[in-house]
Amino acid sequence: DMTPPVAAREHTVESFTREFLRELNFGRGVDLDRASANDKYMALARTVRHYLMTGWLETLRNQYRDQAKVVAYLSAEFLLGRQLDNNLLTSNLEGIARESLDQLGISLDDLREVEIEPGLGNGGLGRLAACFIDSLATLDVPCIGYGIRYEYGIFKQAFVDGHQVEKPDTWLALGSPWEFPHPENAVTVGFGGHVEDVTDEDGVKRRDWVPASVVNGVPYNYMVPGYGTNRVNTLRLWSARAPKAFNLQVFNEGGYEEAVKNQTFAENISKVLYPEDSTPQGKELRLQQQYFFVACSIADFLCNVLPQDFDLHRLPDRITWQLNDTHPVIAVPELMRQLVDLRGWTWEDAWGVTQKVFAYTCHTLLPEALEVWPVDLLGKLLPRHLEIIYRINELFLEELRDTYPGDELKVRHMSIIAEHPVRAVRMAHLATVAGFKVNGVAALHSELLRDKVLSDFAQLWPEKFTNVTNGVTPRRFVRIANPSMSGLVTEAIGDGWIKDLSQLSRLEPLAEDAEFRRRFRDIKAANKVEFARVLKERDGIEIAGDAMVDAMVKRLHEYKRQTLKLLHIVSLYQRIGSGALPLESVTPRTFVFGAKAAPGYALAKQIIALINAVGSTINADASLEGRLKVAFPANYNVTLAEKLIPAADLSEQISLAGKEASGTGNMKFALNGALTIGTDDGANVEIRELVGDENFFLFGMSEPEVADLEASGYSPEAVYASDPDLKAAIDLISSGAFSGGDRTLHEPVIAALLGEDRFMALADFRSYVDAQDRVEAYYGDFEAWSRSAILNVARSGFFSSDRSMVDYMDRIWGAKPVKQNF
Ligand code: 26W
Repeated sequence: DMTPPVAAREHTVESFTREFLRELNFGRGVDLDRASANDKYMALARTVRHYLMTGWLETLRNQYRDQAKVVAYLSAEFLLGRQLDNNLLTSNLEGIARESLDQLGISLDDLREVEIEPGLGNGGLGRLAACFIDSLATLDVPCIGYGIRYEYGIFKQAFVDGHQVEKPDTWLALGSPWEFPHPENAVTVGFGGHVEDVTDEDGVKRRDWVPASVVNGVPYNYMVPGYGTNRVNTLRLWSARAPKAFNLQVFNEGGYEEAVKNQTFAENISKVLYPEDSTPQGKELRLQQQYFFVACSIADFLCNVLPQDFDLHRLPDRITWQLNDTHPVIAVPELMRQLVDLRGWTWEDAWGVTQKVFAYTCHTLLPEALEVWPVDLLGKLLPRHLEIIYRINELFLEELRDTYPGDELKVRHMSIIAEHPVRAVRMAHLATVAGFKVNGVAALHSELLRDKVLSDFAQLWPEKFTNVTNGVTPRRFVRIANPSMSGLVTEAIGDGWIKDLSQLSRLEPLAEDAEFRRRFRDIKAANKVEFARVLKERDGIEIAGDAMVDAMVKRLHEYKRQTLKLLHIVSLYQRIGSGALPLESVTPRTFVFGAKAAPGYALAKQIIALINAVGSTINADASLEGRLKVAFPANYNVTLAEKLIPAADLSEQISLAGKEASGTGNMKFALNGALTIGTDDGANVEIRELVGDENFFLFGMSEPEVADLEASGYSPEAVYASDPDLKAAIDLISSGAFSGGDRTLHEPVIAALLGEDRFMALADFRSYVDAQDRVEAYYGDFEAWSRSAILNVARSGFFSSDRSMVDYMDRIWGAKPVKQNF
């Protein structure tokens, strides 16, 4: 065999202390009594990292030897959240670290707070990628995550007079202790230029891409440790650098400015995460990012991960490239180019292999979120890839015309190339044609993909389409975020649930146990007090420690309908003010919002300003005696989610039916004992099926009802005119009650609702308010509420991302766990 395994470390407090002090002295160059909080955090992180190293090296060594099938998860986003907590958990060091630091007079919890989370994602899609790689490691499945090491992650949100202001996220300012840069393994990627016909020495003709510029991709490796296994997989994120040699050449020709310009071009590529969630902007830099990380990843896998002599015809035995939405779909022509242009394969052979290695996950239903790249832009940046896409399309359309003779309308609809408004590549079509599987992310979403968004393709290739319902990692979102509830659960059913979340069902009988319910309630109450403390310290926001916590946290988007929740709040306020609703009858509630708006999404930003305006008015109104509070902490992120979710009583999942692909926050809340008020949308459908109607507050139109109303003509004005409570709430906003009498400030939000109301918030208002009344009544019966909360936990085991990964393995990848003896 190869190198012997490095020795396992001694897991004692004394050895931990020794290693920690060594890191502090030798790694940071400081004495304990001079060390800053950051020094201590860094030394702690390095110490923990060392304990994971044996498993990582072992994993790499075994993978090199056995060449087991690998899942390469290609994703432009990995929204990782803080690493220290997870790495302490998986290395089984939490107790030892705490004791060791205690003895040194250092608080572990203080050091945890030093870590700035890597926010390398926008929201659901990026967080899902992070949950998936955690689960694959835990399940012992060989996986490499491939993505971009953005220098700036999702912007840091601040509020100025209630308006969102974006600040750069400087997550790397103090350095990250978790990354392993490998500049010596840099990969070179081309951009621009032209394509030439060349003839090889042996007379073979081929197309040769001559790029105008090149960029180096430097891999940064991150450990992805499994829980309860010694497997540590790898996340490889690419950072763009200007190639020295290239610049030197320009320098020698005296082109100083040229050289610096090229440097900037190169290093801009991984500079910043695009903060657009669901409305692609068609920006050139974004396409550069996509091609950059995909080309680096494919080259890396073919040249560095596979053995030198590997016969690429057998590639499908070794890998599935899972495409996380369309962002990495340029991988398809890139692999074709690698095989046809660089290795001289025939088109047929190359396409045969290509069609067996890619699978595509779609994460949306909104037509405007489907990526489309104008051919002018794509052809300028990647001329050879555009040729390859045209050729793929040509052959595909030939096949279509054979299958559907004379049906040119169908051919036009299905073409990879759109002709209007400009000629452009439809990335979802390319992914569907090239992929051997296409999946949606919840049962309803996959049905709608099959029957609506991609129905022509599903008719042609029914066996290609499948569903894998999303999931979340129970390690981060239950075990780490909610230690007290985890302790209670483990006391009741053992700790097997952390790796096999279906075991939560064993809690069911305890929902009938009054003593268990009391303890469950006490934990929720304590979590609320802790959350209140965090809000005070982090944001200076004061909330009651014991009010109902009603939470709506997700990106700000019209389809998610933050305005619907806002209308409910305003209506409560208006009815209390008018005397229609006696104050004493209102349950004390904190309405928590967390939401970032895409910087260019003007209406979303106006909605944020309106929520903040309503919040300041309500929070300052002494006549409410503090019963209603609106808390909108800025910069909602994974770190805050881990504090909020364990404290929540009510989870708001109120998108218009048929618009939210899945949702994953909904799962995190249910697993932490919040009840859901929600529409029949995304994974809410499955949550309700599992937890039971009696433990879920359903409201609103169903997807078919939405379609009917759309078809028959929807008039928001008519709804407004016919519902006095709704009218009064909207009129109160219009009157300037939340803007110091200014009637114009919030006018655009009102106009959008009364004008088009694209997402039918008004149509669902009555049903929503009625459901909120049921919430109030039920919450008053605290024994019934606790029973339902426990049943939500007991019946949500299905929503583990471990289960999602097993489904991907069975339905898509054919990859298998590889256990390591250790
Ligand atoms: C700028 C282009 C763009 C387009 C779409 C950027 C990002 C997207 C994502 C697809 C948005 C996203 O995060 N979608 C969410 O994916 C989650 C994980 O599957 C689902 O739970 C959410 O319902 C879906 O909105």
